[in-house]
Amino acid sequence: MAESITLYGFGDNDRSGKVRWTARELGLEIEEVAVRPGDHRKPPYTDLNPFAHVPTVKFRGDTLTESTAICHGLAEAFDRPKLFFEREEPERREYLFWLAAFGETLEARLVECAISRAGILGPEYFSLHEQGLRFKLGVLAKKLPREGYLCGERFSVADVLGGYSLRLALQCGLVERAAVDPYFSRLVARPAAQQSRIFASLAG
Ligand SMILES: N[C@@H](CCC(=O)N[C@@H](CS)C(=O)NCC(=O)O)C(=O)O
Repeated sequence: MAESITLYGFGDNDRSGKVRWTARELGLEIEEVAVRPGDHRKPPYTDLNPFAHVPTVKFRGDTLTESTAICHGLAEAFDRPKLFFEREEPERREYLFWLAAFGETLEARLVECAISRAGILGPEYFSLHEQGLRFKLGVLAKKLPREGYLCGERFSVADVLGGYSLRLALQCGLVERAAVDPYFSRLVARPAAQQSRIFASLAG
């Protein structure tokens, strides 16, 4: 029987999507707990996630927070399929580069742009990040592989992060689809990505 995780999130569009997609790639069962916005700022939720953020995961008796760490941590718990790269593997440096580039340099700014576009934050948040993001996305788009995935033939957590950031960038009009394809379309076509609905907001 497949192992399971308990995943606390707001819905399809927040960073819990990265975890949902990773868990589906690993063949894990997901017990979803819908957190009502507002409830994430008070106990009992803040007992699980003191930063008052989603996602949070319960797995094998541990409580995990920080979406990128959760995805990599889940990947490390399994070898088949292997969604990360070990110290000894030549792709490891590239793997760490992409985790940092998407997870640190781009993701938080892209999320602010997306929620600014949705009217939850003021337009000044979008303006603050727009120029820098367009420039960095242009640089990264040129590094996207014509074939395979970010670190070669093996799909990894780096691609989950890439997919999430690129979706936000496309949604906000900060990069053209042609600049990120065919790589991005390969991500969208993955059954686990479709099951996790991570790209559903781009449909149509
Ligand atoms: N670095 C954290 C960021 C988490 C985060 O900011 N999550 C957003 C949703 S995607 C959230 O909880 N927002 C509600 C708030 O900040 O009040 C992670 O990757 O888990």
